Amino acid sequence: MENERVINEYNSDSIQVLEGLEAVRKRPGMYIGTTSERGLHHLVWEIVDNSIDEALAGYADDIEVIIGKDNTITVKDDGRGMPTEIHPKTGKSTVETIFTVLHAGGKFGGGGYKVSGGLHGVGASVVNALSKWLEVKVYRNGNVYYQKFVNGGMPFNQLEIIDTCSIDRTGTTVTFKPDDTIFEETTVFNYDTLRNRLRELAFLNRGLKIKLIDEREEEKKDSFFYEGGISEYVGLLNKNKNPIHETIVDVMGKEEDISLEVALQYNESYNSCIYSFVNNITTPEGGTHEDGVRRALTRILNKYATSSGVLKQNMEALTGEDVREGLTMIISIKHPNPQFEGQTKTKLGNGEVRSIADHIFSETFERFLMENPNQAKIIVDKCMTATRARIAAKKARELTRRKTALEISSLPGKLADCSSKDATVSEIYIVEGDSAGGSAKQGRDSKTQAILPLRGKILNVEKARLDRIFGNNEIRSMITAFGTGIGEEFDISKLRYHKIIIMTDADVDGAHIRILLLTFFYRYFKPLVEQGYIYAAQPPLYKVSYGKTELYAYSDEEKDNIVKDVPEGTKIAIQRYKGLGEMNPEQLWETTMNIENRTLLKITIEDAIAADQILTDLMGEEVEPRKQFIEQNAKYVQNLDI
Ligand code: 28F
Repeated sequence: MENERVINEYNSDSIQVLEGLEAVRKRPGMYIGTTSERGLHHLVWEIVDNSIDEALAGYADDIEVIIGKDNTITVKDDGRGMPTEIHPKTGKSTVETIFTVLHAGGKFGGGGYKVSGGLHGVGASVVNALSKWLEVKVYRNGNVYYQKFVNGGMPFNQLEIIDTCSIDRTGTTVTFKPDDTIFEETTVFNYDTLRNRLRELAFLNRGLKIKLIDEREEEKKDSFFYEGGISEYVGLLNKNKNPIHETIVDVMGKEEDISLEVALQYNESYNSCIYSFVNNITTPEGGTHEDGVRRALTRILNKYATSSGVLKQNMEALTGEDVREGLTMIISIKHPNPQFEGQTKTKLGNGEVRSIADHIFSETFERFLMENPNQAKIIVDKCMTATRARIAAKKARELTRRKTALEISSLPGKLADCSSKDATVSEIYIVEGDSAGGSAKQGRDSKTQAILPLRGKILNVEKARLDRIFGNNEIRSMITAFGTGIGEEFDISKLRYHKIIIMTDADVDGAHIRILLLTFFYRYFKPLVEQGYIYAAQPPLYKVSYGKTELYAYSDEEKDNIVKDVPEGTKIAIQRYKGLGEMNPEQLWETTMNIENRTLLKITIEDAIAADQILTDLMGEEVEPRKQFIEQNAKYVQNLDI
């Protein structure tokens, strides 16, 4: 209704139009989620989405994104070009309407125009509202049209023809400069962030060409074009995971305006990587599209295993978990009217999709198995092995189960638990080594802080199967202490601590242990990572003492700053902490554990696919990438973006 009012009054007073954009400037978070670095990049996605829509409509196949010298962004496409005629409802050109009226992009031109679009899907006017200036060029009818907006969306001129062009040259080019009074944290675009997502968009839209060019200091360029679409994406994800069969299964189909694509291939590993998308947006919580495909996968593999005689009548059927072991799969649907639900509104809710996805997928997948008996046998054998391992793991897992909350004896012996039973205020420190564990136990606030010291090497869960993982003492201790159970029994409401804090030395070994722990959490306690329960403690790197003053520094820079400010001639002692064990309990408390003055780093996963790739590279067979990563990140590995 708000928009209606704005549109109707557009002619009477142009200031009222700007009121619409003013709302965006007042509460940018409502429209782009946040004004952090992430929100800044959201602006690019809003504009790129419009080009993608034009591509999905079948009119564009070339998109270019340029990061300009002054951190401007230019997006070009070769679509039909935004309509330039006067818009009947606003009396202004459609171009101007699109950039100055909130939600204009989706509202006009009949329903169903917009297929892609981010969670906010609010379009060009929001980008305009949050920019210092924005320019649009439209190539259409043999003319080049131009309009500029300044200061958060004020038209600087009318849409005007500035040049002519060949009649078959069409498209839209938008350049904007984000407003640094809105994006206070940063207005610097991150090449890798743009690169990752643009590559993903190219994978998700078979045949679309997307170029990225960085014109800032160090010139960079990338070009993405995948004829094979998501099956090429699966190929890339599996590249370092040793696929066990040759063909990447590639499913495509369309029913009732809903198109579905699925690509899958099994690898040697024991975990499953399933990523699903709706209209190019990732759906980490899954939904009906994922349900339908999973259900069909389990059913068809059971059917094939039975009919080929591998699965006998007296044997346990393959479970969903069994058929997903070592599976890399991408599911992508395009739906004209998706309904999102779930905690973060990233779960597809449309009921009709379940059976459509099941139907399209099962038909092609079954045919693949029939036509490729050698590959089918490899896949079914792998599933059968998973079943046997699952039965063995069940026995091992029973040992890790905490019986009732009262049976304290079932908690691991090494755990110094906190006295509070309120999980929301309780924390558990996972500490490397017995000596640091000892200091932490003495220094802690025993009311809310529990300490679990870990001994020796942590198992690399990337290379071990469930029965070995559950047989490992350190891992068993953690599972029992957390209280949630694991696998199908996982229940987050039973979590005993709302902060799980990894505390390791600030050296290469510490970094390695931290990566191993994060790998374990990511693979087996993903909701804990996703919902922000995992933290890294930040112990100081240095103690600087002079006279009676003792100061702690958490980075080289901080140390240098402290030293700089010490009066000249004063004797300074700088102690470099190599391990937590060098600190006495009071120091450890003061610098790292005291809630009043500690810094904790929350571990987050912005991008699950990127995190998976990092872990695969770090934890796989190849030693070199791991060594390199740790050397480069030993000190800063806290900032590891997983
Ligand atoms: C760099 C960003 O924004 N590209 C766009 C089009 C093409 C049409 C359009 C856009 C139709 C009725 C809203 C052209 N001819 N790139 C872009 N390319 N918008 S945005 O139409 C706007 C909608 O109202 C277009 C015929 N139909 C549509």
